[in-house]
Amino acid sequence: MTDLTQGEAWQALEHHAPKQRNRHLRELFDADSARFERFTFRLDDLLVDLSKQRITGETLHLLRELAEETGLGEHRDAMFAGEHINTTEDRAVLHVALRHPVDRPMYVDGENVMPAVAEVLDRVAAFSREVREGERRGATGERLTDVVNIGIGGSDLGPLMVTEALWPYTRPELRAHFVSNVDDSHLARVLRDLDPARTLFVVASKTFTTEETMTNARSARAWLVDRLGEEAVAKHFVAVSTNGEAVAGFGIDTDNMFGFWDWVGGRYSLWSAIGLPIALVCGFERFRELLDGAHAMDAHFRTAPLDVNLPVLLGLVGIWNRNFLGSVCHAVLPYDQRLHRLAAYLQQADMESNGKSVRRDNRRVDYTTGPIVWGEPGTNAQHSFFQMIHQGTELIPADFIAAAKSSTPMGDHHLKLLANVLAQTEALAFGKTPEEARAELESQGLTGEELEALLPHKLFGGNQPTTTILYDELTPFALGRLIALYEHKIFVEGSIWGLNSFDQMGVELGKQLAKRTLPALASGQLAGLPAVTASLVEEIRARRGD
Ligand code: G6Q
Repeated sequence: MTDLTQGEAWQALEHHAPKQRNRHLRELFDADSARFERFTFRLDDLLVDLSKQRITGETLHLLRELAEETGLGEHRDAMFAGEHINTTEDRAVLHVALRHPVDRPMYVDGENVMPAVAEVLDRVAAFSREVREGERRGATGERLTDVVNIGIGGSDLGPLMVTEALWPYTRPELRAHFVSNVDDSHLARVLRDLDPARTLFVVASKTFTTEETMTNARSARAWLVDRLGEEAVAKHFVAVSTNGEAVAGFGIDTDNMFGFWDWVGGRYSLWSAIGLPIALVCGFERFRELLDGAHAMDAHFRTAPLDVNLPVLLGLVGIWNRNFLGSVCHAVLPYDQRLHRLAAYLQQADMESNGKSVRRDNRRVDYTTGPIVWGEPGTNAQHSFFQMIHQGTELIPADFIAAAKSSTPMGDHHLKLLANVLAQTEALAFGKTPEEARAELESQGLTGEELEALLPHKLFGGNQPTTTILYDELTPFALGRLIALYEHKIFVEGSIWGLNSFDQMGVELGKQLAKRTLPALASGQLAGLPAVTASLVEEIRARRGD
């Protein structure tokens, strides 16, 4: 057994859990008329309602003890102090510095990193202003109207999710596009509708060696050179990277490169120059507001007592659902079309961070770790997979995320959206009892065998735990705060599970094998391949006529 499962708090939770597993949310609400107030926590206009989680005051108390026993506070402070908490890669984890006020120092290895952060932000501000105001134009003197971000994973999902979420802050004459997949149809689809003279490519890659990104960047470059000539590259390509040498090698002048640092993990990098497309299409002021929102959450996470600390509470409830109630997944359900890529973004943030089975102390875990994260915006999701949440056999904890006000109000759309948030979380909590279902069927005129046959299908078990996250409006500030809330929630869970949430060694094996398989596909040379792969290589080559 590990120290975690042997610890007093874990043991106490193991003892407490069976009792809770048999309690229904109906019962918990019946027993406590102040349950909403008791389990609702706030930071300014941000409200986190945990009342529909299957917890009691005792559950939260024991979970807090678990956080204390596992040294969560110390681990958090070590992150903010720039210590090398990414132990396997021996790196600091300091994305919080990227949104820190630039005049207040933060240190990595004894060096104040804020002047360098400020310098890059100033360059992002200047560059985005020049493009937006038409001072920086394409090689033929045309205004730049389309920004194509070429990147993948952490160099794609963040800016993509944010530019989609902040579309009301963009203008139609400056559009962002994202190309990530090495599948040629991704780049082809985007390029088809673009005018090279008006297109700016941002090649975003921390390492500047990622196969997908470099392949797409080379093809995009060839497309541009074909149409506007070699000398156009300087006006149409910029890079965001930590690898100046590789950027220069690709043919992008390092004057057109925006840097960041090894203490910024890919999936935590949207706050760095990786956010350049955000600043370009929304304006730097909006980007700064996004950073300020994230900083507000950082300050809260760093200083608020554990029992009112929003990311801590979300993380503890996540652990409760996963380890003590036995859920395997976590649904992210923004009732906000603008957040339609949030689940995809959080899939990476959460699953790449905490999808691990070896601890920081190099031992295997003897408990479950990160859940499967998935989701879609509501109300669309209600018309697809909600059936399973209501009547399936899995415990599916879910976050419902909503703004009280729309930024693009139109008739009563937003009230209808909100009515669905309230209705669904209520239905998931309380379900529909046999008595209620029976009365309903009777009122429809059903009786006897017909009623009895239909009755079981009309029941809703309820007791599905949900968290409601509500704020005034999805401004850049509110979005930054929301993303940072999730980042720190992931930190809390990873910290308690004893994981290093900041490496991603599990993505390496597939990359290595793809490197080895490519020449086999190209040449038919099958030596060294397992028989099953060799058979498929032959099959594919035959179909392609190779
Ligand atoms: C994120 C991961 C990963 C990374 C991509 C792209 O934390 O490290 O998603 O962002 O593999 O890497 P590059 O930015 O180096 O191209």
